[in-house]
Amino acid sequence: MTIQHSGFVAIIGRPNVGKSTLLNAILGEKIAIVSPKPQTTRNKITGVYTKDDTQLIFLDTPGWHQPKTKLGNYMAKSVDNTLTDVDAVLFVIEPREAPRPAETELLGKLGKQVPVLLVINKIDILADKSALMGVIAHWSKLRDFTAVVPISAEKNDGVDALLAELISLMPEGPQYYPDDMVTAEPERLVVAEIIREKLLTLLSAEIPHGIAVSIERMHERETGSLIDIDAVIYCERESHTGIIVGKGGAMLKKVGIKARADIESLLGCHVSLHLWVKVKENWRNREGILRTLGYD
Ligand code: GDP
Ligand code: MG
Ligand code: K
Repeated sequence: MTIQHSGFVAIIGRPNVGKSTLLNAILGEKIAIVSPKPQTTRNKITGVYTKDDTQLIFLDTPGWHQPKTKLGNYMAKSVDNTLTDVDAVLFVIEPREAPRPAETELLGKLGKQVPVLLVINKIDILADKSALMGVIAHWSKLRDFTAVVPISAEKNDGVDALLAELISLMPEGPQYYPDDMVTAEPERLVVAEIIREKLLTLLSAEIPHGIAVSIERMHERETGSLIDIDAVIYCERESHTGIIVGKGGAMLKKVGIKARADIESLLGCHVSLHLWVKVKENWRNREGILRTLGYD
């Protein structure tokens, strides 16, 4: 079916209200990092939802907070950047929270013309559902919301109704991304670049150009304190693998230690990094592989 409607949707809200969980529920697979501690979402993750004649492109912004690092700075900026030029905003709150100054301020910053949906998440924690009326009355004083949608992202309750509401709001527009694309995970590309950079600096001159790094897995453990990363280093010749691995694995170990330090400071948590080396002859000339590796 040809895409006739499309638009960009920003998901905003305080840390821990369930923005990533909601995005995952919409897309039906785990792409954003969800955890009980605030600020786990370090990058603006673009989720793409394509159904029938509509394509929605989601921007999962980090919560606003005082930036402590370069990355934090970027995140704070991305909240503002995301709010201009979107077709709809999902303003996610928890039912037990009255508006905080930061939220009031942010709502004030949103243009009058952009549709803002008040998404009341975590309604499963409400023992008494009639409490919702009070929450809605309270928040509605701050803005004329296009719709108010109570949901439980975790229990996948009300998410379909929210999607239907969103789809009805999308303007006419083209297909921006292929049908099968769920996300462009910028975080993975940055991690791959860090590993490649260490290889470039530690290895002798002629090999590095024949090297590509692919992140096969990035998974946050349930405890939220550690991220496992599996990465494959592709080289062009069998003879190169020995050089990359080094005597007794010494070179690969060095690359791993240096890369891990950078990745940990980028992500702000502990990382368990696993590196493999594989040969892929002529990978540079093969379009399909390049695409898989994120180089197109
Ligand atoms: P974010 O910081 O806004 O992206 O929030 P997350 O999606 O990372 O979720 C923060 C915490 O809230 C996690 O522990 C989630 O499991 C939890 N959570 C998210 N949605 C719901 C929900 O609908 N109900 C309940 N009870 N917990 C939720
Ligand atoms: Mg998040
Ligand atoms: K979180």
